[in-house]
Amino acid sequence: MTITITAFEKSPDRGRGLARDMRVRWALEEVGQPYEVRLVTFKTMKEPAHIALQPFGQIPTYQDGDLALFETGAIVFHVAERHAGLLPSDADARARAITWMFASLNTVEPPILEREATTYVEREKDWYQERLLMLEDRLRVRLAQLSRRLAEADWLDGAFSAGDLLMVTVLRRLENSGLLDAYPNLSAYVARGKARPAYKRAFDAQLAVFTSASSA
Ligand code: GTB
Repeated sequence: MTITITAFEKSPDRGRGLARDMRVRWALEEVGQPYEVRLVTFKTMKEPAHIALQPFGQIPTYQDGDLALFETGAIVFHVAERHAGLLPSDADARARAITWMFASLNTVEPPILEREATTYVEREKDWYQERLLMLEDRLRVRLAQLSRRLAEADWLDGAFSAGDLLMVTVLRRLENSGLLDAYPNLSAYVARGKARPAYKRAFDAQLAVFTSASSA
């Protein structure tokens, strides 16, 4: 049975690989699992058939035979558990890699998303600049902590793992903000992730969806 995931028919990120199907594509490429992509519109994502797969009406979803999953963290974890390549076999190292998966989604991503949401929805408020500075200060604390922890290492804990895959995709949300510039090791870490052949295959596949939709 071929794995099927869902992705935006027309991604609002214009093919920059920031939508969350990129994480799932990258994980599947890392472990060498073929997959198919079912493209959905914003309208079909809110219809009962999609809600049955993703209760919040979002992408991505993951289906493999009778198994249907949602939430990128859970999907990447499932892929990493089922196939070699994303989690170490040593039990303690595996537990630490899983810890980094949670850290990326629960500790690093929230302040990044909070800042981003403010730039979209609160820009016209008279307190916007003050709030943005406060959120960026808070985010810099987190980035500095991560930067110190990574130090000169290539990856968060030994070999590349699902923890790095998620962390790199989380940090990519800051690419156009300039906020990573103060942490050269974090910028280099993101670049290292993006240089992986599996990342490139996943990126090209999602970009092809956007390019073919634009030329249609
Ligand atoms: N926690 C869920 C997960 O990790 O799977 C979050 C899933 C999610 O946020 N999905 C988004 C979605 O379906 C797409 S990825 N949104 C539609 C909706 O909620 O109605 C988030 C995203 C969207 C657009 C950009 N962009 O344009 O740069 C980046 C990321």
